Amino acid sequence: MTYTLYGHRRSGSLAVEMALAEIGVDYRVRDVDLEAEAQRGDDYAAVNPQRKVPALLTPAGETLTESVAILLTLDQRHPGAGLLPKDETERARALRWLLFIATEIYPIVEINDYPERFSPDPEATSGVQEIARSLWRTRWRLVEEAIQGSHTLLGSGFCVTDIYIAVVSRWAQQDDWRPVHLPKVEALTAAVAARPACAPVWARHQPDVTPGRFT
Ligand SMILES: N[C@@H](CCC(=O)N[C@@H](CS)C(=O)NCC(=O)O)C(=O)O
Repeated sequence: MTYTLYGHRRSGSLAVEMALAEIGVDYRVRDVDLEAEAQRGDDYAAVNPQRKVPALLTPAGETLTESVAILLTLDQRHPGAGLLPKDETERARALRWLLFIATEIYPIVEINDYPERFSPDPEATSGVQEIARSLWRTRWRLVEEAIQGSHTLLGSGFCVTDIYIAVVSRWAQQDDWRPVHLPKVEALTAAVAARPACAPVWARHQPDVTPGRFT
């Protein structure tokens, strides 16, 4: 029963990898080197025609894509892992913010990292990035306000949305801004990074952060 995760360091695949670690299943990782644009090649397009990571091959041979669809599928198939709360109200809150980040924040990283895709004018890229980073900050402030626990989104404790917050909040070159304006996000991220299952995965992805895409 082995999953195969297609991903790259510090990318959205880190969220899926930490969820797999929380579940405690066997998995192997296939690196798709985003810095080398490996996601654009035909080999990877055969896995995910959208040419993005993450993608997850299940032990049954299905291919899953879309980070949140993958996380929700894992929760459904491994209900004992505690990825989402059983309590209906808490679960609804966890889903609300998971989907907010997936739909309102995650797409901004493409605009920040690949501004040339969003303007035909090569001289417009810094302006495009500036708008992306401004939207990024406005939307992260909403997540900050929504955090109820001392180091978890929910008052009732850990859920997979915490993992998603920890991973996505590291992007878009906000390392100076974030600690000042998002102290709850920072505390939550430190708690995720210290979880026994997540810690070794986090350490593999985050130790040698260098400037550039996905930073
Ligand atoms: N909606 C997708 C977004 C995936 C995504 O944008 N992945 C980034 C890495 S974090 C990627 O593969 N980017 C490469 C590219 O845009 O060429 C998901 O949630 O899985």
